[in-house]
Amino acid sequence: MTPPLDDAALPNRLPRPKEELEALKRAWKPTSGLGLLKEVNNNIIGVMYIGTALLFFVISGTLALVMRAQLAVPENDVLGHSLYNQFFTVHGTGMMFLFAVPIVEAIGVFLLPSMLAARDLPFPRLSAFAFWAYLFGGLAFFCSLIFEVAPDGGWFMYPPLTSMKFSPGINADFWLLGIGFIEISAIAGAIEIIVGILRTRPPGMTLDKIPVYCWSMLVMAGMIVFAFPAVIIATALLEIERAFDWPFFIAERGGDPLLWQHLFWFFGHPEVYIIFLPAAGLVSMMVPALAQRPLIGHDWVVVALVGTGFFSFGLWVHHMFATGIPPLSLSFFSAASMAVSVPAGIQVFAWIATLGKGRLQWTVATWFLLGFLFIFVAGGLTGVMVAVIPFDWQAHDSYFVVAHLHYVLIGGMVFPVFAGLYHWWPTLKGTMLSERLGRWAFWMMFIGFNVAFFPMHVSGLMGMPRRVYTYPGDLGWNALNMVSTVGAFVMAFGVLLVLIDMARDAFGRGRPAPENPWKAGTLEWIPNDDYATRSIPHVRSLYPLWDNPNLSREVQEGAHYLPGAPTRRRETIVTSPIEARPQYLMPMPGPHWSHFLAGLFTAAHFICLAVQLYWVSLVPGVLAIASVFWWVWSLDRGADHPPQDVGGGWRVPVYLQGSENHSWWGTAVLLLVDGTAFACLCFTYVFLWTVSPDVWPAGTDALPGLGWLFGEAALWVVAAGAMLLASRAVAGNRSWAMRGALLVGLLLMLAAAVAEPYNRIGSGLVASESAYGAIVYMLASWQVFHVVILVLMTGLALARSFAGRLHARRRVTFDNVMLVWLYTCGQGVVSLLLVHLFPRLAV
Ligand code: HEM
Ligand SMILES: [Cu+2]
Repeated sequence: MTPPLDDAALPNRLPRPKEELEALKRAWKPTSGLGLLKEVNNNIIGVMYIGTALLFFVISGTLALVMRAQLAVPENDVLGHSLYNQFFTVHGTGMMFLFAVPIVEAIGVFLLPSMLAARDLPFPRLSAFAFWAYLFGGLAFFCSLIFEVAPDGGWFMYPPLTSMKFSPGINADFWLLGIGFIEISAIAGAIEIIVGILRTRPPGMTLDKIPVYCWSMLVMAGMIVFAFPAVIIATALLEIERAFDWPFFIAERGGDPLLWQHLFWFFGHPEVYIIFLPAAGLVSMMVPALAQRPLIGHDWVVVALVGTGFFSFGLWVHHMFATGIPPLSLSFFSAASMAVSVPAGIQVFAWIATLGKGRLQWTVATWFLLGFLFIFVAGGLTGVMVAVIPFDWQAHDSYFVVAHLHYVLIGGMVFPVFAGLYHWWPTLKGTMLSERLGRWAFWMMFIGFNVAFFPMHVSGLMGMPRRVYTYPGDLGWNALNMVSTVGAFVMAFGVLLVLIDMARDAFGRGRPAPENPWKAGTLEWIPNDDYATRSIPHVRSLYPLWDNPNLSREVQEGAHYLPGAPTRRRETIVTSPIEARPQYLMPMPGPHWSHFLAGLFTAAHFICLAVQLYWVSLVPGVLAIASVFWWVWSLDRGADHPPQDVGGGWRVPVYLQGSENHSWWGTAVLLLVDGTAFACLCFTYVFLWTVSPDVWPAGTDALPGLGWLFGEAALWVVAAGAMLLASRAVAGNRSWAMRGALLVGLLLMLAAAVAEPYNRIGSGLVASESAYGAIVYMLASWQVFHVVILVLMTGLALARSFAGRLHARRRVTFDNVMLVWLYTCGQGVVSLLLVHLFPRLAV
């Protein structure tokens, strides 16, 4: 007989009414069969997302095995030269963009809600959309290999090799396509993760009680916001150059291939940490559970995560040591590159200290963690070596780099992810993977990995260059390469064992797991269902389950917050970002076809673009937009229920407007992404000027008169004013005044957006003639693009207004449009100042 729970101190009184649980179950009942395509619940989307990422890992890995087979003996002809190039490009791109980044986000989608004890993250349909776009786009990308039109320029696609002149086929376009998708889904995921961690934490989980994994995901998502726009702009510029011959990277007309390298590595270096930080976060959760004691140096680890995120942006130049950068800045970047090993070191010490002090449980996850520590430290050491400039010049583009990068990536993320797979598997459906098979898998992967990649350090130092499809037999590399190939296959066999183990479990052969099998202290180990936990726990410490042994039972009996579904639909509590006090009850969107169709049509649109069916691409493009309209139409329901009691004396509304609403936060994060992209365009402008000022206008004669500048700027400012008037009209429920102000504002913005390219065409500037023309028209097009988006968004707001869905007490949609609108006006003015004043001041 278990003692009754202490009633008085709990947020809700026990026992709970019987029908409460029924209502909760009914609201969260998953769809079945084909309905799976409509599903949005993170438990389901997360699993499909992780599964797809693993599939892409296996495909990319298989390509690697074929490459290793080709390299096993000298003068081999398994793969020809051109196919080898396609293989390594698809392998590298697939691993980095279609496996590594998506899987860490997928794990977040799956794991974060249960660690935060939220019913789901705030934008479930957005995650589901991101998943479908990723699945279709990824499949199309790999299929390009079957038709031998796969990209072959390496995963970093340096122009001019990838420019139209040297890559005339559609191969390079397929790379841009694959990347286009991951950009969309990575940013969607980042918005979801940031707003989720800041706003859907359980009551009481103040900033100092956030699990380390959530910190790592927050930093990672923040890095995506500031790093991905650079690669978006880079790919957009390259695609535009290829399609319309605007010379951004073509040196003869004032462009510069180095521009690509700056933009690409501004993203590419943080990319490595985008992959590594979430993995480190997983490790920081597993280590305390396995050692049965709190993480030593918790605060330092959090500081290290934030610090890494911050510093990694200063480091992109170390990928360009061999491109002739001035020596002084070289030394700076070299030192900074070494400095990032400090936070990594802090974390490694914290893990080792915790493992050493605790009573270690020897699970499969423990083995993978030890393997990770060993490999990752080795990879870190070679990393410090390549950060030394003279050494980098020596090792540059040799197999030493291939060895280093696989030590860091496989050690730093694949091993932790596999550890996590075994560790968190029981939270999936209460079964465990086989400890015995898992241990075999670990040893094969660990030994296979080292046998495969250690010799590459040696062959690299012996002069074997990377990205060669074969080599002559008399250079002394033969044995090393044969050993590497054997190791790669052993490692692959280990991965296969894990897949077999997972398949066994899927076919019902997994062992049932005890509740909380590793006796961990964090919330994801409270038994879960489709609705997440029965009630949302009040959190008082970093390891709530250790500090209150009754917590799991209290939560399961419904004694904590939101034990049922008071409005009979899917919902979760939104809390304040710092103190995590309940603010309102957010209704969550349920299963729907719209986001699935949006994903499908977005994919079709991009595929049409890649195979140069520009006109055809309009059809899926329009359908994708229509699907998004369908999707957002049912959102923003207003306060359709009275405030609800969620427990603990909290009676919260079901709707909040203004800057507290979660979707306002989502829009704000999206605008950060947008602003970073715009900053990259401004950087492009200034950078191209520094490399070839000669293509810039020499005097003011070639520029449009100042009247254009002031006239257009005035249009943007007045358009912003029209929006503010519209906002006042909404507050006063003066619908016609609002509609009028919006229409006038739109017309002003259209005029401003069109006036800029119009006056440039009038003054004889041609985009394809010089880098100057290209970037000026690019900035103008960027504004036009924003106005087109605003036409769609304003159209939605107007439609809602006519349907009676937009008024003073239901204006979240309007406020989101307003944010984008005001941002666009501001961006328009800055853009004008840059392109009209800079040439006047710089000469
Ligand atoms: C199954 C284990 C793996 C094997 C056997 C393997 C093997 C290879 C080989 C043979 C190359 C080509 C080297 C060259 O010709 O220069 C390569 C390149 C590369 N691999 Fe892997 N790899 C594996 C896993 C991974 C993983 C997990 C990642 C990332 C998460 C990754 C990322 C890369 C990258 C970025 C390149 C460079 C491609 C380029 O130069 O464009 N690999 N790998
Ligand atoms: Cu780097």
